[in-house]
Amino acid sequence: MNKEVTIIGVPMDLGQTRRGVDMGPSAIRYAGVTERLERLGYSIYDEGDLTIDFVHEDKDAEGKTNLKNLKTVTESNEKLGQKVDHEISLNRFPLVLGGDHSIAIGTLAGVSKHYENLGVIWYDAHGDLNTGETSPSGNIHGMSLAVSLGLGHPALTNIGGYAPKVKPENVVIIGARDLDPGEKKLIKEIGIKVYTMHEIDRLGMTKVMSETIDYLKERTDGVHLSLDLDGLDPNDAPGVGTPVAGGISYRESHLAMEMLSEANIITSAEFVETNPVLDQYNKTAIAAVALISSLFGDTLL
Ligand code: Z70
Ligand code: MN
Ligand code: MN
Ligand code: MN
Repeated sequence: MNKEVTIIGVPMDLGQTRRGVDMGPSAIRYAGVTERLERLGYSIYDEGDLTIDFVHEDKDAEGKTNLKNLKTVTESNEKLGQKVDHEISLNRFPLVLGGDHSIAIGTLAGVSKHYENLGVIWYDAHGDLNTGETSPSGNIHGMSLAVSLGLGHPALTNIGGYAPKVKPENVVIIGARDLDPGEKKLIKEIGIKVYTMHEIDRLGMTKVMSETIDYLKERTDGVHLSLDLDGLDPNDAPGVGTPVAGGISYRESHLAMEMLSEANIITSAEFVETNPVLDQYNKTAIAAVALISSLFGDTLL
């Protein structure tokens, strides 16, 4: 893996409605992410947190939308995309710390222009495949993968000045167990590869990851890992806004990260949805740091 790593914190909490996820980057730093990666021999450039400027929405203005905080989320993601793009130009690995999952829109806007065929691993209890039409909540963190596929509000799909960022056949979702009706329909229509909890139980994480790695290796020239901590079971990662029972265990998640590290396919990553306000003694941020460490090559021996 690239030995130079840029950490970018994104204290965004307006892609959903539980406050506190904006403190995720602090919690993950406090859990020792820099120290852990330095011990593994990486040079860390911690760029601090992106500034999130709240943009007032005029609810009565023309172009009314059910998307909550659309302007703030759009402008923040434009900024994040530029930052990520710049760091990759400096030949550094971008490690983005969220913040809610709406920030994947900006991360992917910055990453994808550097690849012909970017792969994405979406490690999440959710599909984040809603559009304004199918969303039950209006929360943009439930739309970020759809947006990156070019589906949804044009203000979001055009971030970075191009769309789409990813092709459906280059996406693998792992850990899904709470998909909305419109998301299930979309998955079938456009053919995204999904390993729900059923497949993880049935095949085991080893098989799920080896299949994922083989699949992405042969068709992509870079792979972004977008890891939503709510992909993990709430017992292992309680500090998330929307915990869903029956998730991926801490051990299975380590195995997944270790296999990605061995395969050496990951070229950018983000760890999102850590909410220290809802956490137990920073357990979720500590889990995030442990997983980051495995992803970057930490072994038990
Ligand atoms: C639901 C929606 C979601 C994350 C919850 C929930 C989406 N499908 N995403 N937590 N990270 O509102 O669209
Ligand atoms: Mn806040
Ligand atoms: Mn998510
Ligand atoms: Mn989720």
